[in-house]
Amino acid sequence: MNTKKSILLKFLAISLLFLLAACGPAETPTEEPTSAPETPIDEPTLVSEPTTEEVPEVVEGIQPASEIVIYHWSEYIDPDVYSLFEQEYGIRVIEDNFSSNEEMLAKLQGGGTGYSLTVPSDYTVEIMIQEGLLARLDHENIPNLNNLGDSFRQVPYDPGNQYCVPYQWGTTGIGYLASEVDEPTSWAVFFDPDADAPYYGRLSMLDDARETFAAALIYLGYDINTTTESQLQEARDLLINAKGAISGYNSDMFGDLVAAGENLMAHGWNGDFLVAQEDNEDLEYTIPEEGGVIWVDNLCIPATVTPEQKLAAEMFINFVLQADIGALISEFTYYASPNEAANEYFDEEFLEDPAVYPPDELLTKLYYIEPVGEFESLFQRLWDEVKTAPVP
Ligand code: N2P
Repeated sequence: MNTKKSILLKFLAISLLFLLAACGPAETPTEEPTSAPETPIDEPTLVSEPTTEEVPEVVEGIQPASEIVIYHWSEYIDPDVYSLFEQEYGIRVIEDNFSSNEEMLAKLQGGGTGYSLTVPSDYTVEIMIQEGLLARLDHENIPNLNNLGDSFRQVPYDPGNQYCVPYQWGTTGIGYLASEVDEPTSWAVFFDPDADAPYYGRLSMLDDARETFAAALIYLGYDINTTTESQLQEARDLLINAKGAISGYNSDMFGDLVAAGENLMAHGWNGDFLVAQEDNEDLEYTIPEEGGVIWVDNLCIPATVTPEQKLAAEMFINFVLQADIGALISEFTYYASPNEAANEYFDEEFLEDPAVYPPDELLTKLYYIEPVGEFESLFQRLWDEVKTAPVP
């Protein structure tokens, strides 16, 4: 499988044709073509009219900032997107990384400034809106919003995309080396492990309070958003007990560690495993019978931006929403795209992969993490207890 390369090549070919067209005897040399030129490529050309020209480069006298910083999850965007954006608009994008919603939130709550974009998951968007940490989007600068699938225009945590634009979505399950271990059909591999099994001691879990508690609560048959203290304590005890079976907590390298055979199984996000599959085709992804987590990550603008940074950030969001750029991103991350226009660019293999698009019967067993208000600190305290507890 090398769809990533092929989409990049297609993209570059199309870009080149645009460039050649722009060099030709155009009547207005600064204008972009209004429709995709004929291409010799047997692939869909741009499905939507290129809308970049519709983005005003000067809004009420405001010039976009020449540099913006995005606070992002690691390995979650094709770096070519930054260079293509810079080529197009002359705006440089610098990336700083976080490993969990809570880490990002704590930094922004603590007055962390300097970021023009960040990428919270659904429940964290809700918290950030409530706490006044996000700027309202000016939809006039984001005409490509129309490329979003209908369901992503009306997400419950931000109806009408007033603050954020869905970026990628996926699930949390288990990646494993099929040549070394049986398919894990239950979260019991973590919470009631067989000490003689080859996976014992070669498992990792996400370094993430809400995700690890969700796995334990699903295993116990409880609501992943429970605020019943006794249930949360039970989940904490289960997580402490699991420390005997796991080699550590990891949210950035978990897929690579399984692909390299260092771990045989890991709790983690589907796309990261599917990317690591390119290094080891024995790596498989599954969601245990008890169910798993489903999430949508979003591009949002922190409330602390200057008007110039905000305009540049909205131009970047609009760029990400281009059909071809949306495709480039998902071919890199292997996560599903809320950018419906991008679907034209994906091959069947991607669109039909049940590890990317969970089948209907699985959807009923996938749960969204939700904000729990004042109980957020209880989750955090119990998670600290898990992490500091000695290995049993
Ligand atoms: C990036 C994965 C981020 C997804 N490697 C978490 N919601």
